[in-house]
Amino acid sequence: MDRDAIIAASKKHDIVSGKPYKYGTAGFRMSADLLDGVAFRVGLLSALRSRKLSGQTIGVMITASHNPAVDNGVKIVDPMGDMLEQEWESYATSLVNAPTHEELADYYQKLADTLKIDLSSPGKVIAGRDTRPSGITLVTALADALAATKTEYIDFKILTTPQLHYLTRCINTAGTPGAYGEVSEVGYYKKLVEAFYRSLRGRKVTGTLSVDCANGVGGPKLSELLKHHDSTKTGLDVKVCNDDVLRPEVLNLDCGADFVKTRQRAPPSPKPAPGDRWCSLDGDADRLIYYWVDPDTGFFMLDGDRIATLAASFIADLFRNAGLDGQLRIGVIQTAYANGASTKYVEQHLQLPVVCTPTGVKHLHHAACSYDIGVYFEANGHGTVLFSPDAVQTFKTKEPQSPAQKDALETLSALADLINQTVGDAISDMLMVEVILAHKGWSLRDWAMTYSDLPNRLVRVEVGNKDLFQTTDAERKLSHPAGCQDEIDQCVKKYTNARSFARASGTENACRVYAEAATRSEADELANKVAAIVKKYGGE
Ligand code: 16G
Ligand code: MG
Repeated sequence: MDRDAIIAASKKHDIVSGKPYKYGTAGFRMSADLLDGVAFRVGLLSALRSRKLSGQTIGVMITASHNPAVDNGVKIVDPMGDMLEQEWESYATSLVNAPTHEELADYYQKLADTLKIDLSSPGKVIAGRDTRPSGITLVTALADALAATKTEYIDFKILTTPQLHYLTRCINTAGTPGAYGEVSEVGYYKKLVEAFYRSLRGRKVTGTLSVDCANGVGGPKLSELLKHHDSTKTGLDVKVCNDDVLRPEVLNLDCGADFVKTRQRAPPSPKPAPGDRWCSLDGDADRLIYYWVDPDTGFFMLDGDRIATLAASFIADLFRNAGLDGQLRIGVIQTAYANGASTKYVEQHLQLPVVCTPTGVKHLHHAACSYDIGVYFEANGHGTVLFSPDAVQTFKTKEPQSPAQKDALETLSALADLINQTVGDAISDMLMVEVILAHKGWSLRDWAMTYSDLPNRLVRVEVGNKDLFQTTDAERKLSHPAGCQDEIDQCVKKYTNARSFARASGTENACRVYAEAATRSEADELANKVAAIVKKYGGE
């Protein structure tokens, strides 16, 4: 290894000392001012990771998703487009926290030695970034690390997070039987649009869809996709809104999926006309929330739980129609934040199994892989549907016994191409929702009628030390601090159909409390009481 080259390059990209850096659920994410050295060091780690995996390409995405414009983040993508393997998260944390340039170079060498990585073998890394201006300098830091370690590097410039995941998988599967697609942004648009046509099977989407793009990267990318789409074929008429990426300060400001989900209301601008169909993406286009504003009853939101139930019910029907019932296994993966009514609907009405995992896409994705079809969504709109290679093969090779079976098999096959298999993708998920609604002939209101959500409340609680709060049972219970869960249980018992849990946030210095109950006032009251318990146990 060229130790001197690494040290010299590192000196141009200092870390801000005294900050505890941790590779969390969303990689490293914080104020962009603190990230130059972090991006450099992530470059070193991705170079190691690529060489460890026989030179397969690693992806690096620079984004802070729904955070304010002044923040940024750096995240590593593994060769198949999934999240960085968990064990490597702690290597990333240690590498980024090395106190001096020399210790950094030493730790890099030590990792190579213990992991038996041949530093003279070829390595390759690709990068993408969202529209934040700070992304440009962070990419330079990353590129400097890759140059210092003689790692091949391609900068794909501005991308949505799911596009970077797509490209990573495409590069690593190119020329193999599992080739995922053309290695280009245009290849992504062509693949999605072609699969959208095939999935609709001649049906037409009705009603304009206005898409709030959070003034983030999803805006220009959605407009780009639409250039490849012929609306006369599909009926899909998209109005791209909140797509101002020239004024960085408006990113995620009073708009986007996170705003809609947490405020439980439509963005104030542009004002949705009563009855219009709307959806919102987040700042890096990996979250999706649908809604409309009813002239009588007001705002109604269809979140990740609703998208999961819609997809699961449609796919389960296609399974029956294709004669695949009992042959392949479908499962739905949720987190503790899923509304209890959605879980009940999947288990009792759709008769499908539900698995609960801790918060964070990687946990859901992992659990979904154990099904032939794994439908996973967080309530906040992150999610996708995974099809196993076996399932995809079956759709293609099963001999249909009737025209209806043939139709169902071809629809399933098209859906497997339409739905991003690497990570939740708001644009791909949106096309999936449009396909399903067109097949079912449903409006958003029909979709909303499938079940009624339990009223719920999410509260953020500032505590002295959030690390005191440790969970078990997929975050549904606290194991520590001792006594806290008992008090929560005693409190929940007093309400009808109620559930509540508390956990330390993985992205902020606070705890979160979720409560649901039979009525709005009970849910609010329960959330406040549990928040008070958490505060009491939370340290000075
Ligand atoms: C991150 C996660 C998201 C999760 C959220 C929870 C990914 C790509 N993102 O944004 O899935 O819902 O963290 O935040 O995994 P919290 O721990 O602060 O509640
Ligand atoms: Mg996001």
